[in-house]
Amino acid sequence: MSNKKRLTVVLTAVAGLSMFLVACSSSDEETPAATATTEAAAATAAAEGTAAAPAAAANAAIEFADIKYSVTALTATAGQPLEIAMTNAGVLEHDFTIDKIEGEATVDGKSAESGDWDVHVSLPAGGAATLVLTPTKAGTYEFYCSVLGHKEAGMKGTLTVQ
Ligand SMILES: [Cu+2]
Repeated sequence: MSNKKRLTVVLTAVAGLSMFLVACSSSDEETPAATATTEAAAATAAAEGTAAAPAAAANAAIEFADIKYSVTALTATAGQPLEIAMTNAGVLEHDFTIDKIEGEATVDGKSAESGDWDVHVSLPAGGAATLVLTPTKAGTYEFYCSVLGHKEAGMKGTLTVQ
C-alpha cells in the first residue's frame, strides 16, 4: 500500500459537529424504533406538503480504536443513504475502506472515493468525519482499515446491503 493512497483523504475534525452526530447516533442505537418513527414523520410531513428534510438518512456510528472498530456489522438498504458518524479514539491513524461498492459515498460533503477504493475515510488520532453512503446494489461488503497490518489484526467488518 503506497503512502500516496493512505494520505489522499486525511480529514480534519470539526469536533463540535462530530460530537453532536455521535450523540444523535448513540441515542438512535438505544432506541431502534427511532429511525422508523423519524421516517414515518417525514413521510407524513411530505404528504401534508410540509417542507421536510430530503430523504432522512438512517444513522450509524463507528469508533476506530487501536486496533479495532467498535462495530463490526453495519446494515444499509439499497438506494437509501446510511449516515455513519466516525471517530478515531485511538492514538494511531486509522481508516474505513471498502474496495468496491456501487452507489455514492461522500465524506463531509466530498467524494469518499480514493485511488483503487470506492470508499476511503482516513482519520488521524482524535479525528472525526461523517460518511454518507448510498449503496445501490444488495450484497455483503467487507470494510477494513488499510493501514499496514491493521486488517490482519482484526480491524475489519461487514456491511450488509439489503
Ligand atoms: Cu487501523
